[in-house]
Amino acid sequence: MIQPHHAISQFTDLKTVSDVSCLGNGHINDTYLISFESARSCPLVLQRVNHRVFPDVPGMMANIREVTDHQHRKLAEWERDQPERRALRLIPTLDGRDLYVDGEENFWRAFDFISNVKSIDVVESADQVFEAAKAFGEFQYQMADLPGTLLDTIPNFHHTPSRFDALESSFSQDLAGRADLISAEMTFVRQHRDLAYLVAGLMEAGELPTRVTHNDTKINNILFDSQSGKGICVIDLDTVMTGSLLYDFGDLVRTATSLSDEDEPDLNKIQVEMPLFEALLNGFLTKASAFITPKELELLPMSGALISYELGMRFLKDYLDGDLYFKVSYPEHNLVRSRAQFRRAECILGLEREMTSMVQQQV
Ligand code: ADP
Ligand code: GN1
Ligand code: MG
Repeated sequence: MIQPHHAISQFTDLKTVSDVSCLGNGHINDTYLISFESARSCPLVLQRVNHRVFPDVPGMMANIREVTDHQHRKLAEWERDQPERRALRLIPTLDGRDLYVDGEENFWRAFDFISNVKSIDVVESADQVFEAAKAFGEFQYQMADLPGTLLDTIPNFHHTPSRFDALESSFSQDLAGRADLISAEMTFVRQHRDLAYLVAGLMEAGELPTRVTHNDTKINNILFDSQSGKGICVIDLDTVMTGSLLYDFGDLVRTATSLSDEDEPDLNKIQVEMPLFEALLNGFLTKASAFITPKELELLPMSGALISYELGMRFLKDYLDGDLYFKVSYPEHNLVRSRAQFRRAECILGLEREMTSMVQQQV
């Protein structure tokens, strides 16, 4: 990670800073916690945004400004307690901008740090799953009347057919000379090609609604209150744009119904737990039952398989390209991650009937 001191000085007086440390395990951005001498000053979260991943960072920041302002308006309208802990708040630079671009084309932004929270990479209990799903369901509820339109920060982000084509293209190009090592994974991808087309096809046909969605609802993008354990704040708003409710529910199924790491190398350890799926469904529908359509409900069980399959393809493509997109800790990391996602997709497909009857009991 690069030293952020020059960037810090754009947002606050560097002389008042007592400590700078790294925060979280995100795969894309670099995140720092900035603490101050005075206990009265709220710590800052400073992030260096990955502009190779996000082609229009100023446009993305305009989205985040619009989304967070709207969230705070809704929280005030609904008279929710502690609104400053329930939605992110951007901190502008000392000269009033939401983004600082340094001389080396690094893009920096800052948020208020939300204290007394916990974030997790792997689920610990069904209560956590319920809370996370409830918070993401509420996020969609908040976004239902967002005024204006949002930029697509990454075009075709969850357009699974495009992900399939991109993988095939990387496989043919074989930039890193790794294509020979992934024939089993490519067979899996091709055998499940139908999965890629279902949601995209129904959206294009107008049979599934287009909504403002989060699009990166993995379990570590929620902050839990450390005392009560309640899901307090949805974070990581870089991919908030139009999408399907199924993308958000699906990524929750991927990350919140399994007790193994996202990069678990031992595939026998990867399982999907039905009690966690039940907690997820109940939590999400607490808010989403007010607006979810019958077609969306019907497809909730397969959405987890779809997103796991899609992310498996994305990790596999990055492995083929030579690890250009996701941060990796060792050379086979993206391959291991992709195998784990395909295993999750298989587990979810195997449980689809059980999940469907659980969904049917809800209506
Ligand atoms: P990335 O895009 O790299 O995933 P995130 O925005 O998700 O970055 O932040 C990484 C981690 O930093 C989160 O998982 C969370 O633990 C912590 N974090 C981020 N923003 C805040 C905040 N405003 N208050 C408290 N912790 C935060
Ligand atoms: C990335 O930034 P982070 O770590 O929350 C990725 C998601 C993946 C996720 C897999 C912009 O999310 O799409 O699902 O890794 N974000 C982007 O862990 O590509
Ligand atoms: Mg994150």
